[in-house]
Amino acid sequence: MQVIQIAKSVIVAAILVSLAICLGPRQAAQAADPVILTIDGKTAGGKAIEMTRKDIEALGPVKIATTTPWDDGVVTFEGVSMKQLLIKAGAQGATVTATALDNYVTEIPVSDFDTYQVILAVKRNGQYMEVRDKGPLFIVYPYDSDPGLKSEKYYARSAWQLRTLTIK
Ligand SMILES: Nc1nc2c(c(=O)[nH]1)N[C@H]1C(S)=C(S)[C@@H](COP(=O)(O)O)O[C@H]1N2
Ligand SMILES: [Mo]
Repeated sequence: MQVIQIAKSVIVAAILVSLAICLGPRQAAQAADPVILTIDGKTAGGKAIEMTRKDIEALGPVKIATTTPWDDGVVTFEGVSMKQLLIKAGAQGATVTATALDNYVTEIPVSDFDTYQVILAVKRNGQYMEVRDKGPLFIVYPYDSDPGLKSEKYYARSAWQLRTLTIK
């Protein structure tokens, strides 16, 4: 009888230790590098893709220097190409709906990403952007590269504090 009790205790202990090993580092990793972007809608296989900043940055850095309506003088933005990001997501649609942390919603034609070097910026002037300074993700157009980009139409597509891209 006692042997069975001891065996049961050992099994319970083993399960608890396994759970601690499985969940501990995962939760720690989650806190250190949380999901900051969800790409859903018409993605590859229709699956929602959840990305951390590391996942996003793995697409390779793209840098632009431009003036914006929100900054003084020329600023640099560093991030990844919106075109590459949508290729990575297997995007099938012609329009992307961008939704921000403040629930701002804007529709962007996917063709913009072929026409202009639009980036999903993570850094401004070499610094990661905090939520309070329009981060952590900001859709930025190279406004100085084309006079047409310096307009309300493209400013309105420039979602800061981006949280979700929905492919339609
Ligand atoms: N997250 C977020 N992004 C946003 C907005 C917003 O309210 N929230 N406003 C948009 C609009 S309508 C425009 S024209 C530009 C410029 O906004 P501003 O004039 O308020 O600076 O940012 C765009 N990006
Ligand atoms: Mo606007």
